[in-house]
Amino acid sequence: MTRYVKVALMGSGYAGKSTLIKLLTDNTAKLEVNYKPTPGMDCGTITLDDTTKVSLVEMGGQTHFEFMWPDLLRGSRLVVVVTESTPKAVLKTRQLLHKYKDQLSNAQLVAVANKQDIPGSMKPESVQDLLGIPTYGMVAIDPKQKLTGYKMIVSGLRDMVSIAA
Ligand SMILES: Nc1nc2c(ncn2[C@@H]2O[C@H](COP(=O)(O)OP(=O)(O)O)[C@@H](O)[C@H]2O)c(=O)[nH]1
Ligand SMILES: [Mg+2]
Repeated sequence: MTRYVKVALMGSGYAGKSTLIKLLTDNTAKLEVNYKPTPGMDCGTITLDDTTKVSLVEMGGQTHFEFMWPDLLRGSRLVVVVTESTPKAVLKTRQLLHKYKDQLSNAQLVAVANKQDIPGSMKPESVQDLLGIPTYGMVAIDPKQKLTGYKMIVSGLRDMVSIAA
């Protein structure tokens, strides 16, 4: 029987959540598209092993969709917090983490310091210092980063999936 593990992606609009889902679930080479805000939520599935699939659920980042967040967070085993790697965006992300800390208390948390290709980006270590959760540097528009993204999900779920290493 296949079990589905729910992983939620949260973060401000424009952080790169939809692109990250595409990176992990599509086989297309073209990941860079014109920005289209996600209405409410978006979803993709990845297969971890014979019996485990991961449902990636994007929480629409625009403020007027935030009312849906508590529902989308419910039952999420892992929450991936996606942020742009600028001081302003990271501080905003820190506020979001604080605001939803009660709903996040039962989930594993990892952060993605996205858009590392943009010159002057904050290093993942600095982002991690500010957010206080394990942080992975990422360029979600780069198909070569697919493995990095995959590893991040696997390490976040490590205690509940058995992957042939
Ligand atoms: N330069 C750069 N742009 C990115 C990266 N990831 C996403 N983007 C772009 O940022 C914009 C917002 O991305 P999107 O995934 O829609 O953000 P979301 O609102 O969090 O779902 C899009 O135009 C993407 O092509 C990245 O790693 N580097
Ligand atoms: Mg989106």
